[in-house]
Amino acid sequence: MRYQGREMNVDGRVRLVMESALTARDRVGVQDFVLLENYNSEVAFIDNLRRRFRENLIYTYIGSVLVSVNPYKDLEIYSKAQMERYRGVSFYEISPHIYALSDNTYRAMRTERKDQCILISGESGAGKTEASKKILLYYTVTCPTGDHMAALGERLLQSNPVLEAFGNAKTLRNDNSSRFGKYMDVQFDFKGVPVGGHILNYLLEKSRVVHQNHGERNFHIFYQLLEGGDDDLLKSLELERNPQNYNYLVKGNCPRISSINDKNSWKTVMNALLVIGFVEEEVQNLMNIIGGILHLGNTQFGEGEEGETYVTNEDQILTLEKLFGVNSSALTEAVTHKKLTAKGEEMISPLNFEQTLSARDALAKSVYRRTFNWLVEKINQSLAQKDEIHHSRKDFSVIGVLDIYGFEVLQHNSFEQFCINYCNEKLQQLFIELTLQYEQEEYETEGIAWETVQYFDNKIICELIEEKHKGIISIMNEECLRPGETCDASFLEKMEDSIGGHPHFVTHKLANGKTRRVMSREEFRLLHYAGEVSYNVNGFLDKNNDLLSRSLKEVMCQSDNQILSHCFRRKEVNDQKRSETASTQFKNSLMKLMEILMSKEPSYVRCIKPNDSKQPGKFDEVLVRHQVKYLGLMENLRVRRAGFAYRRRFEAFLQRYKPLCPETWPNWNGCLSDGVSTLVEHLGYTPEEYKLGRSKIFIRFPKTLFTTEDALEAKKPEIALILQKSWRGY
Ligand code: AD9
Ligand code: MG
Repeated sequence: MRYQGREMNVDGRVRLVMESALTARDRVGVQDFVLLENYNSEVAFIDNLRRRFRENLIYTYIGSVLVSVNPYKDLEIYSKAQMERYRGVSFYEISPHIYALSDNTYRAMRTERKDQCILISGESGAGKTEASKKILLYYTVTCPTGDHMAALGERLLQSNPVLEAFGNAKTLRNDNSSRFGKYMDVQFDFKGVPVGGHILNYLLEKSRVVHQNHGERNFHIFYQLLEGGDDDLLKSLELERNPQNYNYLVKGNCPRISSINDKNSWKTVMNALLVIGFVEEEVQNLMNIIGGILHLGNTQFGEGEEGETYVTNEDQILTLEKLFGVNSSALTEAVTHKKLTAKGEEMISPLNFEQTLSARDALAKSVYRRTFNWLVEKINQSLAQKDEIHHSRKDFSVIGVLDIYGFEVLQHNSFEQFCINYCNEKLQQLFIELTLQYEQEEYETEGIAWETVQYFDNKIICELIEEKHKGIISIMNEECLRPGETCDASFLEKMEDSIGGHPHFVTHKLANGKTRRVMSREEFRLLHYAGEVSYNVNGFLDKNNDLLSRSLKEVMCQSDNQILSHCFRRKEVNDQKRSETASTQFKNSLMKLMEILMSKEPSYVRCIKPNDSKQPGKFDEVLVRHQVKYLGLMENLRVRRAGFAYRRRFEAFLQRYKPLCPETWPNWNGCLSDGVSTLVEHLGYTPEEYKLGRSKIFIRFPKTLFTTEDALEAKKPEIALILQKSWRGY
């Protein structure tokens, strides 16, 4: 029997090779895992991924979930012509693609008038950010636009280079790693025209501004400015080109990377700022801040006889006066002293050398984080719907795209990794709840008996972290707020006392009072859904407290730099209330995010990283197996298959296979369910092979479908012309 392979080729063209169905399936695997004969076998699952990866077929479905393997090379599958191929075409008619998922989501939003969201997950470097950019590109290119809307599309796209410049950095895992979480809503009017956008950003890893691990870099923008900024700009900022001259850029010892061209990126970012609508003065103020942070890092201090500190390079402070627009002596005073209020009286006491350095770093981090938030705010203003009528009537629908930092295990894991991994736990929980819930509902609404599938529910880990009073965040907050001497060690002890026996929490202390030798006394280990991670508690409380002294806030809120004066408000200085800790703020923002996502119809992209060396063509089986496991893909497949490999709406099934039965060909005029019954009886389906629901046919074995597909192929010459017309119709 001949079979026409309809997979996409390396160069993006549809390959129309004639080969037997068996050979084609052997070579490129199945495009939907539900069609795997042995769907319980992890070996078969990974083998299918590998086959497809070798053929540059990086996308595969598990039902409606898209699995994507990072190719680490540019494939020509993202062109405009490719977008056209996917427009209005159903999932099953064409090779899996991120465009197919984008298109399906768009059509679901339009036909069902329900807000949608696309959740992209996977570990660092797996391809989440690239996927989110492809989705946005698809909408901006293929959606209908009015004249004035074209500019919005451009602004939506251009928000990416700006946010990546300020929020991404080279890490050991990824040369362009997102160091903040991003949820972006694209709003569409009733005609499906994109009319606005809005970005929510989550916890920027601001500690990177003052410290980078070996082999990592600070945020891209610092290097872009030094490489790409013109001579006049650098002169005005009193900067030299060599990044190695700046304390805040030398820690990682890798100023340049082959995969990144900072000079070109600078041009792209400057152009993007222009498109989004930043005016020259704002860009200058922005660069004053970036340059100012570098000067702040180079400020040096000496120690006096009484332990007090003083600035040894006054010229740096004078430059800062200019760039941050603040008074230099007030700044010096605020970095080297603290103000205390005792019995209603204000007292000033000097900081020691260490405290001064941390005050300086706290200022750099705070300035950067606030500037980043200001950038997002500005971008949001530019993306906001200009048409107030739209706004008031709320007659628009939304597609949200979530691209958040991936699960991270480093050699040294700290507060930042704790937050990142907590966030990934929450997303995994959502995935479990919604996919299972959705499947169950589908079987129920169709009146099909449902079979429960065992899976690991990570709720227990989420609770361990976030539960009120008992969770890690609560314990950490208590330690931060408790008066008297608290330190990271006492935080660890508190955790041991209250959650020591938890099955997902481990420290050096064993239950029998003995010590686990392999663990340091400064560590706790969490058994995350995606693997074990040991966190070093040093710095947890400081980072959670996230305090910037009142004196520094006072100086900054008097800044002449308009961005800084917007970021530091007098109200904050006067406010006596203690602000929420970093982990509480993060937890609350995640709760809100979950609510947003729950209110929408979700689609999923599960990204897989094929190797740790960022190489094309290399498929590291151990690494892939680990991800397949923790992403819960096998369970996902089992749930999807719970009895039935395949489901299709009656009209779609009938439309495709009606040529195989004289009674349904060329048209069936009766009710759809009877038409499908007549067709499958003619095809000889046995009652075990299928079930008819209320609007869909459920097919139990992939073999049944393959046989039907093959029969259709055999008949193809006869029906080719008619089929070509009808295939695109649903
Ligand atoms: V992190 O959690 O932000 O550290 P991501 O976002 O999952 O991570 P990213 O999308 O940045 O990873 O992908 C990492 C790199 O892989 C990219 O910079 C590209 O070089 C490469 N990549 C990812 N997806 C594709 C693709 N579809 N085609 C080609 C890709 N290259
Ligand atoms: Mg990313």
